[in-house]
Amino acid sequence: SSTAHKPRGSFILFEGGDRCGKTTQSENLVKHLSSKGVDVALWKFPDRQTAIGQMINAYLQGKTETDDAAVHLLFSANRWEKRESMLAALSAGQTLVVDRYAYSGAAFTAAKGIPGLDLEWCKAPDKGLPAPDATIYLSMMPEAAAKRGGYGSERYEKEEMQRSVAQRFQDLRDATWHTLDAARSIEAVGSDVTRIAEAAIEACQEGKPLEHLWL
Ligand code: FDM
Repeated sequence: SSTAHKPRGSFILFEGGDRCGKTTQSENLVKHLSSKGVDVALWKFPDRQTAIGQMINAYLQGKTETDDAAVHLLFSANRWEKRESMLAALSAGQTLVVDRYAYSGAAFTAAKGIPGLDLEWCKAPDKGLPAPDATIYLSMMPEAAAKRGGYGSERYEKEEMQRSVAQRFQDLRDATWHTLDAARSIEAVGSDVTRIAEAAIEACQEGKPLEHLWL
């Protein structure tokens, strides 16, 4: 069309288990897109800087014990409190590369197997949040991920939990989902990432509307 309006940015999400290479791939993608002149920013959830994020951080580091349902709602609130600035950035034309989001939220809590906290319950508080245009799921066997220098010391960084999380992620696959074999080299995974991200950005430039999660 001939409108002078700047096209919206694209919401590109990375999901996966711990040590699958999300951080490396998301940082490399941002560098690549910047070098091509794309207005892009890297976001990460949980955002541990906010008041809610600090409560989540203390929980993840084992400094506090918080009820599982309550902490789940904190993770969700940590996304809702960023919603406005997320929408503002996207509509100003900035592409957001995001490291974890609501799929992690649902997968990690549901993986605990607590009666009542099933996948539907876990998804409910995130309904209506901005949905990603592309979700890049970095798939890796927990055994292989653990060999990458071992898991860290935070809560959830255990092989058994990671196996359960991987199963829940499978239940969350949707139309935005791209599964990449993350056991390959950084370069091989990176070239698939670039292709998926550039297609997502192009679709947004051509007017693809922003969607909302799980309605
Ligand atoms: N995590 C992350 C959750 O349990 N729920 C959520 O909503 C999100 C976004 O927090 F174990 C878990 C996943 C991971 C931990 O993530 C911290 P990072 O990527 O290691 O900071």
